Amino acid sequence: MSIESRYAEAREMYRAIGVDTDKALEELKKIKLSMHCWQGDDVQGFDSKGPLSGGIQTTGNYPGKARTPEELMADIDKALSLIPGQHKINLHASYAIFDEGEWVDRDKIEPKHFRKWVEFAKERGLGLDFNPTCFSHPLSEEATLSSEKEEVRQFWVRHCIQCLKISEYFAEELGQPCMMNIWIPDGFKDIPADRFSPRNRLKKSLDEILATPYDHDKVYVTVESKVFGIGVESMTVGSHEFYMNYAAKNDCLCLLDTGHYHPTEVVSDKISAMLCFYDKLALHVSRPVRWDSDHVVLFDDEIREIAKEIVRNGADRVMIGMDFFDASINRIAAWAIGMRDMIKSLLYAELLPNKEMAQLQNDRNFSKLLMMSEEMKTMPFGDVWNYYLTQMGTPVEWYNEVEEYEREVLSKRG
Ligand code: RNT
Ligand code: ZN
Repeated sequence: MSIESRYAEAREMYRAIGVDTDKALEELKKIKLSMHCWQGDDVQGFDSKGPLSGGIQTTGNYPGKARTPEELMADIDKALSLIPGQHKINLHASYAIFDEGEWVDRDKIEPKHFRKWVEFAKERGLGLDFNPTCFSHPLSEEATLSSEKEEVRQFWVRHCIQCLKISEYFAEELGQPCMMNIWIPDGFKDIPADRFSPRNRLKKSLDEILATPYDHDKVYVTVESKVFGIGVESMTVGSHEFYMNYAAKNDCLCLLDTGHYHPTEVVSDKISAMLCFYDKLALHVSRPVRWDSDHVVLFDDEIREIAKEIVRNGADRVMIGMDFFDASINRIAAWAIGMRDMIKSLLYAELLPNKEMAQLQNDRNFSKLLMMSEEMKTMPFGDVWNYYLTQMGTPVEWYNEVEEYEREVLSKRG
């Protein structure tokens, strides 16, 4: 049976329970994800050859990682060809592209160092998001925005201010808002003697950064918390409470990374709570596995739960960014799997009889609600997904393309 006729049958089955699949696909098409550039080169960037630091780690040595802007852009193109929809690319400051022989330190980067990325995005109709890179740098080894060394703290404040300018440039050039997310690795391996001063210094640094004039309609500044990192197991300066309070009082937004909470805490439950108090919320979708927060996103229970919350509470209010980096598998496959699974989860959520389910909750008919959410799991969801892919010109069978790209391109990278 063809994909079209399978879809026609699936549409009837969904219609019988009050779900309009055509409308679901229209809604899905509108949702943009921000695809992180850093899966392509294991968070290396182009501004230094040094190791990845800051309590995050890539493990694995899968051949063929991107080594230059050209290679990374080609890989992003390949990945995007396997992902349905029109999306954004999320860059880090460390992905500045310098001219031959040129180099400036992070506190001196300017829009011109990202001109090639803007051209890349423009040609493809993509948006861009941005991140200061407060790690993998000699001055980030101890602490950054919370540093007790005033020159170091100021260096990172200057870096973030330059990043604001670059973000504004992205928004202006591409005619769509740019999200600028601040994450810092600062914290302590063992029990600190003073938790207040570092947090107070971080607050001061953020105040100084945000005092820079920028267009608040064009740049959305977000702050990303984390419960611990490798080497900062006992305390992180930028904790969830710290940033949530900071954002509430200072006209910026929170970014919740799904891998940054205690293992029994779930971001799916936090989304509605945040949206009661903020216009928008940003996410880094990732998959935590024991101590690590950055595995490739899968079509699992928590991702579907997150997708339901996004769809039910207003997809236009949630900025969905991806954040995983696996160096042990083909990086294009990692991107394609994670992005496709996020989109698939959003489709799954769009295809639920959400109004009816909410009504059952209001009626306190929890047995029927439970039955319904279970029955939905075996609806012909895959037929709708495959139809969406063909409608969007994205391959249903995609892995052969990754294998071919690996053979023709990646394996020749030495
Ligand atoms: C680290 C944070 C942060 C980084 C990226 C590279 O724990 O999640 O978002 O992963 O900025
Ligand atoms: Zn993150």
